[in-house]
Amino acid sequence: MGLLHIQVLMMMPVLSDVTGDVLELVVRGDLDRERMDHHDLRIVAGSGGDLVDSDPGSSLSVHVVVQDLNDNPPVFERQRYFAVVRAEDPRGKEVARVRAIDKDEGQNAKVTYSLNRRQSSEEGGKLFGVEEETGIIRLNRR
Ligand SMILES: [Ca+2]
Ligand SMILES: [Ca+2]
Repeated sequence: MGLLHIQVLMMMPVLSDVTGDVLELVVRGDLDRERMDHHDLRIVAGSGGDLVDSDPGSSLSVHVVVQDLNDNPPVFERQRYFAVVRAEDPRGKEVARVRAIDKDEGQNAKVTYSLNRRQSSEEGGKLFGVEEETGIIRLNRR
C-alpha cells in the first residue's frame, strides 16, 4: 500500500549512483491521501561541496499528487438514532435520516444505505425502508 516510484528525467547527471539520465525516487513508507494529498520536492544537483539552489539549470521541482486508496469505511455520524412513529402516521412518512461519512475521495467515499433485513424481525423488516442515496428511513406501511 502506498509505495510510489517517481522517475524524474534529468538532462545531466545529478548523483553518482544515477545511471544515464534517470533519477529514481523511491518513497519509503506509506503515503496517505487523507493525511497529506500532495508533496513538493526540490532536487538540487551539484558536483560536491555546498549545493547552491540558485541556478535554475541545476535544480528541479517535483510536485507529487497522492492518489486515493479506498482505505476508510463509512462511519455514521451518530451511534444511535431514535425516532417516534405514531399509529396514524401515513405510509411514506420520513421517520429518520441517517448519515455516514467516508474520509476517502470520489467513488471511494460514496455511501449507499440499506437495511439489514436479517437483523430485523420479519414484521419490522417490512415496516421500514431506507432510500439508498439519502439515508432517509420511511414508513413502508401502516
Ligand atoms: Ca483514502
Ligand atoms: Ca471508503
